[in-house]
Amino acid sequence: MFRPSPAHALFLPLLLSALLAATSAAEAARAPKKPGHAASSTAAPAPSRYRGRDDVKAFATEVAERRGLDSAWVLATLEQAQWQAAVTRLIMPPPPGTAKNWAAYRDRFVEPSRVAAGAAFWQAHAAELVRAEKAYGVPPEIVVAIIGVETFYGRFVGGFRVLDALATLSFDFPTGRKDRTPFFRAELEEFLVWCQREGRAAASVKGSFAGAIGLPQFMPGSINRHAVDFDGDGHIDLQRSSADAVGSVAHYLAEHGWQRGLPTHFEVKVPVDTADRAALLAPDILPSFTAAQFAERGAALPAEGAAHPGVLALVELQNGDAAPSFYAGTQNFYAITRYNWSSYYAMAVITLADALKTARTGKSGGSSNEKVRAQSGG
Ligand SMILES: [Ca+2]
Repeated sequence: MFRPSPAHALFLPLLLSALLAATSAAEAARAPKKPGHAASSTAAPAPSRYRGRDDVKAFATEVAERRGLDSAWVLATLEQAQWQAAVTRLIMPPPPGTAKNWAAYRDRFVEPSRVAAGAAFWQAHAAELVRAEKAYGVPPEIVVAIIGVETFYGRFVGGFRVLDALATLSFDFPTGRKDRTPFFRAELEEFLVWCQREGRAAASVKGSFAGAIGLPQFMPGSINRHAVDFDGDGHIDLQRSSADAVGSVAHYLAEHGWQRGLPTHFEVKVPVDTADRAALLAPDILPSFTAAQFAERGAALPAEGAAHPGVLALVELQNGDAAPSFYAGTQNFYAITRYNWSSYYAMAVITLADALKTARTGKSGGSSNEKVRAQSGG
């Protein structure tokens, strides 16, 4: 669930980044790290770039003190980290001038193989999905769709050692984009806390180039704050326990404002007046206007949307050179953007969820707005 920026999220969705990570890791594994010296260094690990560095030592001391960890263990763990060139490349923003295209983005995720695999995941974990909906109010198709967009239901969870990824981004964040060193140092701290609590060897945990872990690609801080032990075995394991992954995704959304039974969005006809349109677009994806305020600005909602008691956001999704798509997002649309700060991501999840529900039940909609679809003839 790490996205350096919405633009990054748009052009490097997690599956893609996971694929890149796997590819890069595979390439790294094939390429000798020290050409010409491979034979002589087969037994000894490569020397760590993070051994003997003052900034690493200072970080270890601070973290140990703040979190009540053994400082020798923290330092010894950090000294196992290896700098990863691929991580510094993958964290960079997309090339400038790349046009946003919702239709192309959607088609990457809402396609037959991902729908079929999602229906199988749903069938295999139906009991946990029902239990998660009872506990947190999030319907199964939304949970399955998020895991599907993130990692293709656990197929692509990233091939980097999380310790390497987070150390590289904490102590050697590359120049050329906004510095996120504080963010990654906080995540590295949370990762150390999690490893200590779960008794995991830090160097054995794999994840994305940004340090996201498991089927739902939670960052370590999100694991510590929002993940749940949903199979009751006393551990939070988002890599091997699908139940923990399902429960944690639903719990995360509930903690970020998901409301049981609320549609995610409504269709909307945007105002013709450009000033009215700009006013409704100004708060971006933060729901800020009542249905009456939409109407006052000339935005037309279907009957269900016009009767919606909460606030709405006017969401614009660009389609390259073609006309943009507009939706009226509810609090539940916004909750999905707390998982990944992108309206494109949220709409892809919702569209995949609808396809999954159709595949499972033979009926469309449910998570969003089948009535509106019917009214608009779409
Ligand atoms: Ca568990």
